[in-house]
Formats: sequence, structure tokens, C-alpha cells
Amino acid sequence: MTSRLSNATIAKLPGAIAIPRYDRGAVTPGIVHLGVGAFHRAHQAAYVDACLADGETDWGIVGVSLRSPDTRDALTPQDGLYTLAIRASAGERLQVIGSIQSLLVAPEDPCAVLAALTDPRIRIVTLTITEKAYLRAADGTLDSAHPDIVHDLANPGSPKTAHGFLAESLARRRAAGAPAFTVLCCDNLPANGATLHRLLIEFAKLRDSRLVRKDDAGLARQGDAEAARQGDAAHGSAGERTLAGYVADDVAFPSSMVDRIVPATTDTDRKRIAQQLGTEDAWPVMTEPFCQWVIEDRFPAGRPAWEKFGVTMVEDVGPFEDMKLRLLNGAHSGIAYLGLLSGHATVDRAFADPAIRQFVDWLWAEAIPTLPQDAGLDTIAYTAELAARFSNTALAHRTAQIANDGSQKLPQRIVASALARLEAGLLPEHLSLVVAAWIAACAARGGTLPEGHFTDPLDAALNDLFGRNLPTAEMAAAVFDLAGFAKGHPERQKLIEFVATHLVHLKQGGPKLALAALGIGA
Ligand code: CS2
Repeated sequence: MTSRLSNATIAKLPGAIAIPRYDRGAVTPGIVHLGVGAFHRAHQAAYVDACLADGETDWGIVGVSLRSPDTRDALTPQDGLYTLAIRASAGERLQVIGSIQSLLVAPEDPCAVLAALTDPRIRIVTLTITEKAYLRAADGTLDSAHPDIVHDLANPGSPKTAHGFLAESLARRRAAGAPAFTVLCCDNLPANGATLHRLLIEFAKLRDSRLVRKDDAGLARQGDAEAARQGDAAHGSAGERTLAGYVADDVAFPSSMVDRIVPATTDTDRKRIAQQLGTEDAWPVMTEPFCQWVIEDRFPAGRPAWEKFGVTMVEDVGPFEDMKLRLLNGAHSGIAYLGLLSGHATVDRAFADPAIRQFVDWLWAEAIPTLPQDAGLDTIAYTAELAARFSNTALAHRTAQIANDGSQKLPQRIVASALARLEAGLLPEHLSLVVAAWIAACAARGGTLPEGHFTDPLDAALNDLFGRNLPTAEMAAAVFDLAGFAKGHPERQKLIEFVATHLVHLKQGGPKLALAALGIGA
């Protein structure tokens, strides 16, 4: 098959495939999205596509990859078009999405990204850059010693991080008298908007003071001459408010809860989609029918009428976010690590294992009391729907995909609810098994699990630790230190003891024994 999905070929697609029913040439950009991966393309881009089709033509998306050129390379020859395959156990529905107008690759051309971000037509910047890209230190503050942060403070005109791009473009917009864009975080972090807001203020303060941690010797002041050389727009005339003050007071960071399961696309998916389209799509995106977006309604520069297409606009997204992180993502991580240790490659297979199924029910029973009790959350309906979603056999959502980056994910998914239970005098027996299963699965790579089966930013340090053959309790404590889990929390030691007990069981008899010790499958 030689032809390729594009503006030119789209009209020839079979009638059953939904295509953009609007004039893509008339669309103008209104959103820059940082992290234009599969999740964004299955979620925010699909909602924006619906708004464009409804006549709101000034909300086209400029997609930015902060690291790899792969998405740009796949989609630019397709005029930004791609297929969304909405897969249920009963069948698949295809929809071509047209909301991404152009794609940029930050490391290749940071100036082009800054130009897009300073375009006054851009009124919203959305982000899905994954948990680790927020560059938080173990105590949750900005990791100001991270080499990319150090780089961006020294080179504001050619940033690498989201922080650097947002700070520099906001500074330039401000200097040019253009209003700030709204920053809409769409990552799985608690209070994601507020968290990014706090990190960006920290970053802007460092920019303002030009204090850059250079080496172990301490802090070194970078001269104003360097700022001038960089053409840094952040420093307005004397007496003007600092960039940090501007970001704190004049830039809106609504929080949002995003939800849609998006398994990585396989070559089999590519072949199947090409056959149905009658033309090639280099990167179709696989997803489920379920889709949810809850957003705090604070958009001073305007926004698309998302609520017309099923988005819930609220004042406080907190309760929704906690419910999703602790029930969906928490269970996902449990299924992933126990599933991997039990030899299950996909979520639906792991979830069909009666012991894991039972474990998830009890995990939910532990996590639910830690959620706000007065927010009207219907946790019974929510978990019933999650059970149906996890059972979707058409998704083939790989446990190894979810297993990635556990050190960044577990704090908000598992550790927070475990600590809340301990504080309330309740036991976190099931929650703590997820932490132990994560450690055991990390240690199993290169043994019972393939080398590099999943990855974590802490891999080098973790492997080093595993090589030291420490007694289990000491090893668990060392992992907590490394990952910053429960740092400074009065219940930290108790939680480590639970994790260490599970680790002993996992070592002696695998997940079967660890679950049996909880009365599951015994
Ligand atoms: C998953 C999430 O990979 C993971 O860590 O738990 O990507 C999950 O599928 C989404 O948050 C669902 O909205």
C-alpha cells in the first residue's frame, strides 16, 4: 500500500470511518500542546476536534514534542491527521482526527516552539509530559539541580524543559504587552494545575535572581551580562514586578482530571487500520470508548465550549482527581506489578486472574475511605465501571506499559492513601503490597522478567541498591529514601514495615504467597 492518510486522500476513505467535517484550511491555532503523544491524541485533541466541527475554528492545536521527533515524522506527511481506533470487546470504531495543525520538535528548534508560544492567537497551553518531566525533587519542590533546569536557567532563549518554555514565553508575551495564556496541565498529578503553578513560580524566582546551582561547591551567581547576551526578555525595566510575581498573580493554572486508557500502538494495529482505511496511517492511536475530562473553569483568555462535548467544568477538581488517581491509577499499578510477577502480559488477563481481581476489590475498599466523603463521589458506580474497563479484551493494554516510572507514579496513586489510612489508625495491607510488588518487579528485571521490560528514572540507583543484597527491611527503607516516598511523614516507618513484610513473602513464594498472606486465593 503506497498512499498515505492526508488532506488529499481523506475524502476517499470508506464511508464507515468518521472524518473531520470542517474546513481544516480555515482553522487557526489557539492551543499549543506540550507532549503530543498518544494520550493527547486520544483525549484533548479529540475534544478539540469536536469543537472545531462545531464551528469554533480558532482553536487549532500546535503539537510540540519535547524530546523525540517520532510523532512529527509520522504525522507531518499526513497533514497532522491520524486515526483514533475506539476499541471495545464487541468491536472497533474508527475516527480521523483533524485538530492538530502543525507539529514541532523542541530539541531541533526551540526558537520555533517559543515563536508558537508567543503567538498572541495562542490562548491555552495544555501539557501531557508525564510525571517525571515536572522535575520535582524528593520533597516535591523543583529539582533546581537537575541538569536541564540548570541549562534552562543559563539559556533562557533555547530551553529544554516545559518550565523553561513556559517561563520564557510568558516573559516575552508580558514584555510585548500580550495577555498570558492559560496553562492547563493534563498529567496524572494531584492538584496538577496548582502543582505546575508552584513549580513554575519556583523556576521563575530562580530566573529572577539569576541564581543557578552550578556545582557541589554551592550556588554561583550568573552575571547580568549573560542575561543580556541571551536576549532574555524576562528582565523588564527596574522597579517592574518580577516574572515570579507575574506568574503567581496573572497566569491561570486550572487543574484538570483526564481519563482515557491508551495502550501503545503495535505494528499489528497499524496493519489492521491500514486495511480498513485503504491507505496507510503511520501512527494510529488505540483507545477505549470511555473518555472523561473534568476541568476547573478558570480561563481568563477564553476557551473552547468543551462542556458541549461531555467535558465537566467545575470549581474544584480535587475530589475527582483523587478518586481517579487512587482508584483507577492505583489499581492499574497494582494490576501491572502483580500481573507482571504472575506472568500476565495485559491488564485484562491479569484482571481475569481471580486472585488479582479479589486483590483489586480489597485495594479499592482500602482506598475509598481516604477520599473526600462530602464531595458526592459515587465510588460504587465508579469502581463498577473501572472493572468493566479493565476487562476490555480488545485493548491488550500491556502491564509493562503501566509499570514504567513507578517511582514517579506511586506517591499519588498508592503512598498517599496508605499514609492517610495509617494516620486514621487503619491498615494499608493491600496498598502496601503494590509498593512491594513494584520493588520486586524492578528487581526481577534481568531475571524472571526480561532486562529493560519497563523503565524508571531511578533505574541506575535501584539496580545499584539491589546489587548490595541488603536485609529486606533495610532495602525497603533505602528504596523509600531514594524515591522520596513518605519523606518526613510520621507514619513512614510503619509503612516501610508493611512493605518489608510483603517483600519477604514475594521473595519466598511470589505473588501467590503474598496474596495468600492477605487471605486471597488461599
Ligand atoms: C496508566 C495510565 O500507564 C499508566 O500509568 O495508569 O496511563 C492510565 O491508563 C490513564 O491515566 C487512564 O486515564
